Amino acid sequence: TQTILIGAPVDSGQRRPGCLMGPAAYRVAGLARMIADLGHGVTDWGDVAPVTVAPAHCPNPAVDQLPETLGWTEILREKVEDALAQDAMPITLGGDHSLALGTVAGAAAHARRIGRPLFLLWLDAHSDFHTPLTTTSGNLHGTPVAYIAGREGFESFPPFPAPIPAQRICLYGIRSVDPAEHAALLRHDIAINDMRVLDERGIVAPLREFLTAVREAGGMLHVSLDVDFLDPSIAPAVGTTVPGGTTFREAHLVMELLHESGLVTSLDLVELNPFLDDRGRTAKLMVDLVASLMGKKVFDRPTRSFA
Ligand code: DIR
Ligand code: MN
Ligand code: MN
Ligand code: MN
Repeated sequence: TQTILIGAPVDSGQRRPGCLMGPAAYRVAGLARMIADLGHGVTDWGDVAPVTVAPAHCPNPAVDQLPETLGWTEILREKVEDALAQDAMPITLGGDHSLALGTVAGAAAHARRIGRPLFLLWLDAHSDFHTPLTTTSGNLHGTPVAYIAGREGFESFPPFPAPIPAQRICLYGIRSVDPAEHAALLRHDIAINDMRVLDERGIVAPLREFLTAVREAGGMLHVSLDVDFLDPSIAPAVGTTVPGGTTFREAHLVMELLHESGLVTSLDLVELNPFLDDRGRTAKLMVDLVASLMGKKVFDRPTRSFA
């Protein structure tokens, strides 16, 4: 696999400064070397900068840093689309989760151009299903899934290229949903694998079902990995910790299954706040998880059919 690293020091989607240090932390933790050691190509495009956009208005006065977020959305959409057009797998180093407004738009634009369906796997404690009109925190990192699914309320944003139908979106690890998100999710047919579901069914079965659907449709698969998908005891470096997250072993298993599927075409690493980290352990864990996603194993076993 050819990979392209896109540094996205985005801090405008929430209000605890530090996510802008994320790309540097991933580089210090050895992300590029690890990918190369696994036998893949890796090109680092460096950090990108947001474009300047005209002042934007939003009827919800709570919304914070809208123009900055629009500027990031525009440039990241372009970068991810460019990387995919080169037949590479873009790995976006965040940066807070608002960056997915742009990265998934780029993947969707590419998928539309080549005529393949795009699927989305959202590994997160949160559903991120607010619109700019429903958010009460005003933090736009809580909105990308709604944008991607084509919800109304994003009039200040460029129209999302080919919104992803709900049946192609899978939320995984969810354990914090605001009332407005909850109400909206009930009206959409999105697979919500909250921690209750994963506790009852295990971490593997719902993922296999989703991957089978991706494979049968000949789809592309964008994976968006929020640090708070992980339990705070193993991943403290995130502004919005929620207890009861996935364990070290569950998270690695998810990554290994994704590797074996061979379906992942683009990846976001988001919400790492190195200022809150404990001697780099969260950054290192995220790099190790990417290693599992890129094929690192203790022993090579014949690839199990995941279907
Ligand atoms: C919360 C937090 N639902 C909000 N969202 C987060 O501000 O809208 N997503 N942290 O990762
Ligand atoms: Mn901020
Ligand atoms: Mn998130
Ligand atoms: Mn989250």
